[in-house]
Amino acid sequence: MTTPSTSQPMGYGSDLVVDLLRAVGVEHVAINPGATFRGLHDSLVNYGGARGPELVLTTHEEIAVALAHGYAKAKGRPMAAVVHDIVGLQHASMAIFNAFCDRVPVLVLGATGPMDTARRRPWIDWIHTALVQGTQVRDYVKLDDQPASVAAIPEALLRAWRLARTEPQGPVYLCLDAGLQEEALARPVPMPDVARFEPATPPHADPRAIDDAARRLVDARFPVIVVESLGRRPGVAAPLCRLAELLAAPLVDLSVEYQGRPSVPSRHPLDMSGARDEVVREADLVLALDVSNFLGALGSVDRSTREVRLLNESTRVIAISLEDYAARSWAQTFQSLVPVDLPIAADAALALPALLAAVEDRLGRGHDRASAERRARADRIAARHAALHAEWQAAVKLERSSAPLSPAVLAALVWQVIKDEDWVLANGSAKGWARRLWDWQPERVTGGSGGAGLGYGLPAALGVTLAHRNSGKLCVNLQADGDLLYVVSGLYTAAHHRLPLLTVMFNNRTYGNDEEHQETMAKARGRPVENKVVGIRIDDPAPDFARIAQGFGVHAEGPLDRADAVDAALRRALRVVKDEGRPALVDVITRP
Ligand SMILES: Cc1ncc(C[n+]2csc(CCOP(=O)(O)OP(=O)(O)O)c2C)c(N)n1
Repeated sequence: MTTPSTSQPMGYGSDLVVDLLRAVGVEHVAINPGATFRGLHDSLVNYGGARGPELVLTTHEEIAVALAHGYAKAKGRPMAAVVHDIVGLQHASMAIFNAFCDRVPVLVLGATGPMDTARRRPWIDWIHTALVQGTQVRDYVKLDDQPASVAAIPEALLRAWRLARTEPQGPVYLCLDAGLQEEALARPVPMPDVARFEPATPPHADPRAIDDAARRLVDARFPVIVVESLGRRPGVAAPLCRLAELLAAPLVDLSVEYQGRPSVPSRHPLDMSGARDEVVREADLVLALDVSNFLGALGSVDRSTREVRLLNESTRVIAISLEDYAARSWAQTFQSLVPVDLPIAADAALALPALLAAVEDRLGRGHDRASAERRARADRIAARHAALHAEWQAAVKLERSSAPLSPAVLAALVWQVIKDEDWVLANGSAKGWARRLWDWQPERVTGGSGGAGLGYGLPAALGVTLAHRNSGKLCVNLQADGDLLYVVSGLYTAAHHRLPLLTVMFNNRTYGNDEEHQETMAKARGRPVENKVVGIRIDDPAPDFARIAQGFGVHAEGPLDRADAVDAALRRALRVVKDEGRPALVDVITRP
């Protein structure tokens, strides 16, 4: 993209918006164009220009917001997405919901009107203007606002920016009247001192509750630590593993299954994420850190009867999170109400070192009557951990020469190609196989959509790649076909902005998850199981993702279905990404 350089004076309402974005540190703005923000668009191009923020062109508002979602997770700081009036906002809404569930800050800027009917063009300005546009997404943003004058814009933007980043974080929506954007200013509006509008520091845990938690953990017969989104905050893996080691407590990371944020390294000997049922069944005490899905943590679902029950009714629970502060009434994202014996409202990442210190203190004070017992437990867990890993490796070996490839074999092939790189997993998990087979380090993994709304993978991975641009990191996207088809034109953004993302298609030519549901349904009702593919398979004709990607200007190969061909294509794609700084896609057919 060529960005004009400019030294224009602040002349319009939308110039002020650009100055505010720059002042708070927004470096990128993803857009899909629309007349309601033509004022802001002009200001970004001709007033901000080379000084930034940089425009990122997307071909769908869902892509713009999902890209900003991925970026915020990778960068630790939000960017903005600008979406056209009510139609752009409707397209954006799915991605806003995902960011809300994932507790990720995104500054969504919208536009409307003009609200002044005397200034509207016939037809389009009327049919695309809502009375309080923010109501469309109000149930899944932390704040929506619509300033009524240019003078009110700084306060509205600073409040939105602050609330988005205050824990628990989330997206915000700020609607800018087209008339205000285009209003000529008699004089420049003074810039506020943005450093004085920072978010409040996140809350620590009550020290008495931490001490109580430490006592219960040290006294427990078989404590288990369960995490879901703890990895939202950097640097949690080390204290988490240390706590588990002191307590000889198995670690269960739910983040892959429930699209949270990873915090447990898969090769830690106490990692029992692959045997959650076993350890939770045995637990007398569970420490849940940043968990919202308590039934997913402590229960099991009978797939045919759909009956949900706790694995162990007598297990006691300590929970540390800010989830109760994020509760909203519309979508029941708070999930099932499970009994908790010691609930602690705190930022779990801040509570963790305090809890670790309290446990260390107790063990050091001679309260540790059970250290031999603990050592034996740690050995037993480590042996089970090793056995699980051996089983997974054996499964890959057995299937390696089959065609099409299984997700496990493809995950193993990708690992062979990237393992010596400074890799980042920008999206996907190969149905959990990347965690099982790779040296899965949580700080290298960005996590899932949060809201399980499809159309997330590619755009979020592009946001991650944008955040890591010029860092030397290799961003990898393990991409399902169904998910990609919602947002396939994101490949244009990849090519246009030269975002060096390596996408590997796990192309099973079906909506695999739904195929499983239809199979369960057919079996339960005694109906023909072979009909499970009707209205589900994506194979007649099978989309040719390599040609589609090439059409958008992306290096691509495929479809491929044999291990040796895949390995060679992945290595060529890696060269394109690393040496040419361009995106590449390898389309691999996987077993449905
Ligand atoms: C926006 C949206 N529409 C529909 C669904 C329902 N859904 C959940 S999983 C799934 C299939 C996903 O297929 P794909 O992305 O190819 O992954 P696979 O299950 O085949 O690995 C669908 C359609 C959803 N979660 N989100």
